[in-house]
Amino acid sequence: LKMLPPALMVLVALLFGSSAYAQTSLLQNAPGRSVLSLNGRWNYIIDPYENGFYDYRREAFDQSKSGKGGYYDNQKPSSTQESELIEYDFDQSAGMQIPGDWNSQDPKLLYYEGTIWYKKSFNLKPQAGKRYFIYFGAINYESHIYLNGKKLGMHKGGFTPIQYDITSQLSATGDNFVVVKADNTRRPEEVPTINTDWWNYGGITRDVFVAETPATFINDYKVQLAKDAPGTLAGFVQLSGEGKANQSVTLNIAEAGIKQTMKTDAEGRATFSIPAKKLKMWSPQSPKLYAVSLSSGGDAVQDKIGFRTIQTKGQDILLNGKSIYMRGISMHDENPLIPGRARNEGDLRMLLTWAKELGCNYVRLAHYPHNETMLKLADEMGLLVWAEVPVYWTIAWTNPATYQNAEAQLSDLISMGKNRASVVVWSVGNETPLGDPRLAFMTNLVKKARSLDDTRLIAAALELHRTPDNVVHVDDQLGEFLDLTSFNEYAGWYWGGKPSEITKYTFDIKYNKPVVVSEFGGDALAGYHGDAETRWSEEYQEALYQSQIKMLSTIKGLRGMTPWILADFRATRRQHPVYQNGFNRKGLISSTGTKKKAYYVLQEYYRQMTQKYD
Ligand code: GCB
Repeated sequence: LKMLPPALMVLVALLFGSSAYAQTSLLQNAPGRSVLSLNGRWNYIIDPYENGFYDYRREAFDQSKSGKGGYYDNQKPSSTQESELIEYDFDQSAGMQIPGDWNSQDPKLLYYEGTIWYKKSFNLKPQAGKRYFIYFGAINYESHIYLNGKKLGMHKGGFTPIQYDITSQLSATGDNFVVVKADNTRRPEEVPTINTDWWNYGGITRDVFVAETPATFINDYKVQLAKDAPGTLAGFVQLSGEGKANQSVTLNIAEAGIKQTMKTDAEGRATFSIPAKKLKMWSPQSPKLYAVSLSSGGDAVQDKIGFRTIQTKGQDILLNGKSIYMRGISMHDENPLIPGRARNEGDLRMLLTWAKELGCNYVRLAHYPHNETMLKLADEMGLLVWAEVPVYWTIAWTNPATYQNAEAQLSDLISMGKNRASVVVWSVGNETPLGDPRLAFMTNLVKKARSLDDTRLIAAALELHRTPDNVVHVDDQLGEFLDLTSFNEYAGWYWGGKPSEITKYTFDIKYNKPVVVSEFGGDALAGYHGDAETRWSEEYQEALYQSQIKMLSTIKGLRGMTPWILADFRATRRQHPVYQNGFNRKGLISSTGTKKKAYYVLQEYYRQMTQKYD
């Protein structure tokens, strides 16, 4: 297999890939359905030897044989056989809050990488004529999920939703239990790979619920403006279930006076293109959302959707036809005050409020898909979004399963975000090292993204290189396939000398496209003071931001930036015992929530850009 050219490898992947990535299409707007929340306390068992999965000969407990032992059975000693040997007990094990990473909830789990088993019992009596889907917003990284002792499936990828139809598996009495094996072991061929610059938070990190639908239901929909066409609503509604063919579906946007009924085809799909001349456009200054309702037979879904166009023209980015400057900031899906993964709407709102205070109209949700709630909040608060998949650094470019995994994560991200006006950029990866296999892998992802959604811009953080004449060259071949030219540029931190020295650099950019710098920055420990040449001090970071802004302003096509990063975040690689202590300190806001000096430099620059463009 190693001998095949990369493009062929990808083909092989598509034909023979493992089923871990193929899930039935995700329920659109799943949290907006009728749901039974399974959030709250789950019992857990730490299992570094995977004792609940393999016997002492390292053979998996097999559900097809009668052999007991797998923790998913949630066994109890029977009252008639008190001599029975069972060496685990979920109900007497400790509890943990879900959603929530395990690292921040138990000191002995801070660095843990391996398997943890979770169990939750719940009461749900299935009703005739209904369907039920169990839905996990995200589990990092590999999960095996069981309901009432039966396996539902295995999933890889720590940041995208997982969903199974459990209609026929629910117990008639209403007593059910779900068991999850979550394993965050890093592996070279996974996405991301073993090396990243963020914390490998494990466990069930986002909401869990059971969604109920009628037997025939609205599975998916897209209601957006057609590509570059402000006067036309375009999209589709997809029904699932036995009665899906030849059904009436109604789209209603009462406030805009739009009501259209259509018929589904044999596949249960109705596509539409509707004139919509009078819609008020969504923008960061005026994030107008319309109540949109879709109904068909016994099913109805409500959403709040904004409408806008996004396109590029030469070096301009046009939002609703008007040139904009993207005043951005990068962020992780982490609440630095815990510190741990953001758990709920409150955590997410805090992060976006910080970005708004900074003067942003744009956020880069690095380096993996963030919570669906985050995208909805960005819609509501008026922030443009760059959304990304964890194709980061040294991915196993020639491994077909790795490609398939990356593509599945990209598809699920696009499925989850496609109705959000805020999302204007899909990013297919970050700082991936040059080479032919990488170019083939990345361009395939670009093609995939375009095939799934032709209405948004496609980007990636490109590589750059320098020549002795102090020129920074951006000519990474991947740039040809993208809509924006973006790169991470660490002058004044990793190269280029002190902050005062970097303004000597100029840029030679091969592409006539808008330049949106995806990163620059440097670490500062909040409260540590020195002068502009004292590394780790707030003054150094402040000077670095001043020089960076000066230097980047010489780029003719500069149309935005997302400096690295809104807040300090946990990163295992960051080991300086005084200044870092397990944190990447490039935040403009510290891990206790205080604003560093550089915050105000960027805020002032964004004030000027607002005056210039808005
Ligand atoms: C980068 C990476 C980001 C790191 C950052 C750093 O280029 O994209 O994930 O955290 O640099 O601090 O070095």
